[in-house]
Amino acid sequence: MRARTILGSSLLAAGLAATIFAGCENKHEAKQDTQATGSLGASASIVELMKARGLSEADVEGALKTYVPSGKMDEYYIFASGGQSGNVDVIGVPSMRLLKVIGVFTPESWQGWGFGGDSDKVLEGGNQGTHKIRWADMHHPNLSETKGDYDGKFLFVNDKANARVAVVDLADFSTKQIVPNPLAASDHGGAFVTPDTDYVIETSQYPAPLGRDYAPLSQYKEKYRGVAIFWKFDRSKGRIDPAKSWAMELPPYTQDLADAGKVDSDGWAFINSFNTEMAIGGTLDGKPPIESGASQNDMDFLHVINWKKAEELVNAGKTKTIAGMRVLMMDVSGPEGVLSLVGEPKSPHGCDVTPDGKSVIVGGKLDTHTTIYDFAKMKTLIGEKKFEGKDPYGIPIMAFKEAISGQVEIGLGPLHTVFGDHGDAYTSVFIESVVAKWSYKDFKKPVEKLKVQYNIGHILAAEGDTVSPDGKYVVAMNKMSMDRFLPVGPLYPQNFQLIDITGDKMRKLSDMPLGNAEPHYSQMIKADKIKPVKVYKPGTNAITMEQDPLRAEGGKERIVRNGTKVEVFMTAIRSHFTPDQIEVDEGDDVTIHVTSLESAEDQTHGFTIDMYNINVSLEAGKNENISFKADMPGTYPMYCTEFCSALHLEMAGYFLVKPKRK
Ligand code: K7E
Ligand code: CUA
Repeated sequence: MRARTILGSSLLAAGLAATIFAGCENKHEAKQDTQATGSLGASASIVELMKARGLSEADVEGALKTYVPSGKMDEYYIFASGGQSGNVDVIGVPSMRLLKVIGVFTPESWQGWGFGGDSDKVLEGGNQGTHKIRWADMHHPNLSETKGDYDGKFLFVNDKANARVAVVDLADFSTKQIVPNPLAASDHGGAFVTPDTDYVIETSQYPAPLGRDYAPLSQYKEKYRGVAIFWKFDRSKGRIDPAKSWAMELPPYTQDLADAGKVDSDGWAFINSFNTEMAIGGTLDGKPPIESGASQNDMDFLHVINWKKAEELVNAGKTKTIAGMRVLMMDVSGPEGVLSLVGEPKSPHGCDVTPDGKSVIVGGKLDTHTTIYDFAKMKTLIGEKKFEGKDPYGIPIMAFKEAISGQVEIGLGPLHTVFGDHGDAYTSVFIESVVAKWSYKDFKKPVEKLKVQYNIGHILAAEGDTVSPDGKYVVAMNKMSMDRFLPVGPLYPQNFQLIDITGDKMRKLSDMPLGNAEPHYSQMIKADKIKPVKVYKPGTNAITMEQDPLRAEGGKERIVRNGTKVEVFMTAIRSHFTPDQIEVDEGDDVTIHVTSLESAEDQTHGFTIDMYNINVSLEAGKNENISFKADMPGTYPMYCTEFCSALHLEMAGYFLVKPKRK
C-alpha cells in the first residue's frame, strides 16, 4: 500500500524505471526483464529496495545523480590539498571516488616517491636550511590558468609549515619541483596564480625576520616582517625560475589568504591579515595568548598590491637582496603606491576575487558579514592618493567606507567564498555549519542556507574561482564528521559533501569520507581539460620528461665497475630484470639505472632492494636512477612490487654485498 502511494505520488519512480531501462544496453535482456516483471514491477522492486535500505527519495535522487557505472567516467576532477599528509588527493566528480594521491612533499611509496630514485632530488630541492623536510602542511592547490581559466597543465601547492611551493605537471600527475622560500618561516597565501600563470604568489603567515635570522620577540615591531613572493613561472620549462622571482616586504601583520586579481583587476593582488595588533603572546609570563591579543582591533588590513608596477620597480633595480632574493622594501612600495592597506572587519579569513575581477570578497571569522571591496573604487583612491592615514610603516591606508561596495549579513563565522555561473556566491560558514548562498552582484542576503555536517572550513565550486565558473557543483569540505561514518578511532575523517547547485535550491548529493588529513582548499576542473600521457616515451626520466641519457636499453644491459663505483644498466620487462644478479663490495657507491621496456598502457613494474629503503615505480617506458652506498653487507632479494603478470613473483633477483675483509 505504502509502496503504491510513493509510486503514485512520485515522478521519481517513473524516472527511475526509465533510467534503468534506458541504461540497459542489451535490448534483449531489457525486453526479457520487462516481460518478466513489467516496468511497474521493476519500479516496485526499486521501491522495495528503497524500503529495505531505508532510503528516501532524496537519497535515491542523490544516488542517481552521482552514480558512475563501471566503465563510465566522471565529469570533473577535484585536486584537493592533502593537508598534513603533504600530498594531493585527486577525486572524481560526481562519483566522489579517490583516483590518486599524488606524492608531493611527503614520500609516497606506491609511486616510489622518495625511496632512492630520481624523486629524491626533487624532495632534496625542498630542504630548508640544514633540515631535510619530508612532510608538509599543504594548504592551497591552484591550477595553472590561461586568460583566467584553468588550462589543465600544471598544479601549484604550498606548504604552510615550511614555506615551500611545489609544481606538479599534469602531463603525468607527478611533482617536478619544490622551491623553498628563503625569506619566510611559514606561508599561507599561496599558491595563487596570476591569470596567465606568469607568477605563482606565496605570502607569509607568521611574521619573522626576513631570511629567518634570529631576533628577540621584544624586537617584533622593528625586525619581524611579512613577505609576498612572486615566483616567476616558466611555462616552456614547466618550472618556477627562482632567479627571476622577487618579493615584497610587508608589515608584521599576520598575512593570511591571498588572491590574484583578474579581468578588471589583472595586475593586482590582494592579501588579508589578522593580528594587526602585533600580539606576541607570552602565556607563561601571564600575558594574554596571541588568540586574545590579536582580537582587539575592530579592523585588520587588506593589503592591496599593484604587482605590475612592483615588477617595474624590481626591474629598475629598486630592491634590496636578502637571502639571495630581490626584495622591494616598504620604504619604496609605500610611497610608490604599489602597496596600500584598507580596513577589514574582524579577524578576516577568506579573500576571494569575483569572476569579473571587479570585487574582492572577504569573510570575517569574528564578524557576521562578508565585505565586498570595490576594485574600481580602490584603484581610484590609490591613483588620486586619497588616503585617511598611514600605518606605522608608512603604508597608506584607504578609508574603509570609500573602498567597499557593500556588506552582506551571512551568519556566524563566514570564511571562504566561491562562485557559481550567474552572480551566485557560496560562503562557508564555520560556526553555523552551513553553506550560505547569496548574490555578489546585488548584495542579496543569503537566499538560502544549507546545513552541512559539520563545521565547514573550506569550500569549492566547479571552476569556481576562474573567470567563468561552471555552476553545477559545490563541495563543502567539512572539518568534522561525527555520526556520519563508521568510527575509526578518535581521529575522524574529513567530510566532503557534494552539493548540486543547478536548481533553485541547493541539494546535498553525497558524503565522502576523506581519511587523509585536512584539505584546506581544492579546485574542480572539467575532466576534458586534463590530457595526461598514458605511457612514457621509451627511457623517459619522469623529472625532466625527456629521454634519460643514462637509460638502459634492451640488449645493452651491463654492470660497469670503476674502482669502488659500480654502475648498473638494468631493464625490466615481463617478467624479469636484466641483470638479475648484482654483486658489489661493502662500501661501494652503487648506481642503478633501471628502465622499463614496456610500452603497453597500465603495464607497471616496481623495483625494490630489500632492507635498503629502495623502492621505485616503473610505469611503462620510465627510467629511474638510483644511487646509494652499499654499506650493509649481506644478501638481499630484489623484486618487482607490482603484480604485473602471472609470473610476477618470479620477477626477482639478488643484490649481494660482500663484506670487507677484516
Ligand atoms: Cu581556510 Cu589555508 Cu584552511 Cu586558512 S585555509 S587555516
Ligand atoms: Cu613486474 Cu611484477
